[in-house]
Amino acid sequence: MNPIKPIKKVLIANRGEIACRVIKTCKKLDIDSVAVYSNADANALHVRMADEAIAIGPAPAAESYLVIDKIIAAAKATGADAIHPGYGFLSENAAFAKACADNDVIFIGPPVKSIEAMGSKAAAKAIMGTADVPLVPGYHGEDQSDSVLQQQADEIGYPVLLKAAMGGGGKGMRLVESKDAFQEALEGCRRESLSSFGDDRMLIEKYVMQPRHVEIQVFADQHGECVYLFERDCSLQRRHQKVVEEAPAPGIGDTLRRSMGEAAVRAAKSIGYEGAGTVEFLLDASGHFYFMEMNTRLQVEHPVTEMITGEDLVEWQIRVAGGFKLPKMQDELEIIGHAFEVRIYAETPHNEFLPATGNIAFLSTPEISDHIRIDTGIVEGSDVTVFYDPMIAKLIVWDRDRGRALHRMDKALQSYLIDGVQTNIEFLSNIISHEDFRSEKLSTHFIDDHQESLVSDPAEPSDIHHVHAAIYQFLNTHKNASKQSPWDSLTGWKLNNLNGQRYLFDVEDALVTVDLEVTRKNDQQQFVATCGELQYTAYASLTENQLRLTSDRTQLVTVHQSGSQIALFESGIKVVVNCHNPEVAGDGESDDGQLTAPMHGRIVEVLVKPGDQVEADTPLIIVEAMKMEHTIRAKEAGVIEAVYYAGGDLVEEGAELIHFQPHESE
Ligand code: MV4
Repeated sequence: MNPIKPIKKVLIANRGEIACRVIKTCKKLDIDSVAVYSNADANALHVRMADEAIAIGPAPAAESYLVIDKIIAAAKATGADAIHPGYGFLSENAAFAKACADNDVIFIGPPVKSIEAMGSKAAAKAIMGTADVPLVPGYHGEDQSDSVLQQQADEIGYPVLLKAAMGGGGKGMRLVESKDAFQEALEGCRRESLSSFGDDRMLIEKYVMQPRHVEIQVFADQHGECVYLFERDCSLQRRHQKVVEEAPAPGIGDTLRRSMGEAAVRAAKSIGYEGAGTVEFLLDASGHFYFMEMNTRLQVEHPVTEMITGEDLVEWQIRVAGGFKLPKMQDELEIIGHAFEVRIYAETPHNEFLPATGNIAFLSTPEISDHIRIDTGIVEGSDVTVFYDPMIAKLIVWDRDRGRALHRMDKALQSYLIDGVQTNIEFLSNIISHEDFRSEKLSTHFIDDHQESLVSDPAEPSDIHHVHAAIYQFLNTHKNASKQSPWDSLTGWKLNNLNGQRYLFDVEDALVTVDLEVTRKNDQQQFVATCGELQYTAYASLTENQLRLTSDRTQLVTVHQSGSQIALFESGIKVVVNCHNPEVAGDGESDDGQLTAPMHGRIVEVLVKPGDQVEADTPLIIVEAMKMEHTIRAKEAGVIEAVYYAGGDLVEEGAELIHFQPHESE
């Protein structure tokens, strides 16, 4: 038994949301935190949150976050007395846990021997069987001859599942439906396992139909105590990636909860466990549960357990790793309410869930409260790269009961707005509002079985979306002008300069036209929009990204424009419209860098004055021609030397509008 050694400085050998999550608890406990980061993460949130940060190499994890020597060296260099591995990366790597011990650094996780004991499925099953943890009927013996395996499968009875003894996470599994199919499946599964895990030993299990994935959170200290912090239902997975998790598991009564919890504690004790662990079970329709595997780390979905128990599991980990006793005993733990977690990913559900990358150009999230928690390592402006897992955030909700928590989640997802990369947010909303999910009909097949109704193509813009986008463009263009109340001035702005505006949008190969009539009534701008058959009248105003529209009801639309694309977030869905960019004579800028009128027209607004320093892309002047507005922007950074026209002036095509001096480029 180790003596008590309070941890004063923790290095987090991870990135993204879990690194941020661990740093939060360090701050709470007044423990110094050290971040490590790859070249791709130099500006990442976890680096900014930590007290210190150390660069550990190139973007690919194999050259940074997975290099044991670099992590150990960083801990030594900063004087960290413990390392938190997070999940993934080195978190279940026995060699890493050993390297920590060899270097006198506390590994915030289980002992090396516990990690090793769970490394092989076959060995794990053997240990669990001895500890009286229920196993799926099957074979996990040494004899791997074809004839013995065939005979074992026949005895178990089909369908059986072949599993790689060294496999995990769903890789190297084959379903065998009949005796005839066994030998061929065996060969295939061995080949696959050899190439994936360098080992082709097999185990065989009775195939459990329509199971649920229910896992127990356990915690053990160095003094021989072990408790369970109840269960999570993680049945909703896609390709062995969890999508939605909840706690407690619906439909599990106190008796089953206790017997699963006690089995999980026996499992942990049988391998001399310390720290946070998860024992995964398959739960069949008749309420029998079977050991699947044990994860020797803090899990992605740990927040749902925190929400229903009120405990901070990272705090528990740090205390236990420092030699302290468990903060609570079994009889002090209880479940309060119900929690859900969804994983928001940068991916394209409508295109086979391919991972998406890019810049999070716009991010607006639901407000954090006792009911809503967001664990993320991403802020507006962050990049999602190909180097790491494309998870953007975990959204976690809590309420008194499952129905209320579902309602919270539904609302929260509707106010989680992202532009710049594709996400699975609508897919998650479809799951949350699915009738079978609401009525607790959960199984690991749920997502595959309901694929059709859960995955929808991106919403197509309709006339009303084009109208909203047109109103947005008008208000956005005139937002500076209206502050100066152009309605009252004698020169430049006149009502009839403004009251007819036309906006064009591309829809596939066709053009959609929106005509706006703008009038001012009772100090508000009223819009009469015509788009095809649609006639729409509304008062409208724009505050930052929020368009407020009042017709027969008031509607808030969040808008984000990037180039010619305008994303509209309304009624819980995201719709993207494409502004039509007309080909004009020239592009508003002649060769010598001067800014000229693209066509005969009228100056709507001048946005700069002589002496202004502008960045590339700054809007300088708006010209209206043939009812279309054209914004002329600075091509590069520079200074405005002269402005030759004012709002309301008529200009000829090619007339010089602004004298612009680009900055010397470096
Ligand atoms: C099973 C099973 C049915 N019967 N074992 C998948 C991952 C690996 N940890 C174990 N897995 C399964 N083992 C028997 N005997 C079904 C699965 C399974 C699964 C389990 C949990 C969550 C999602 C799953 C998706 C497909 C298959």
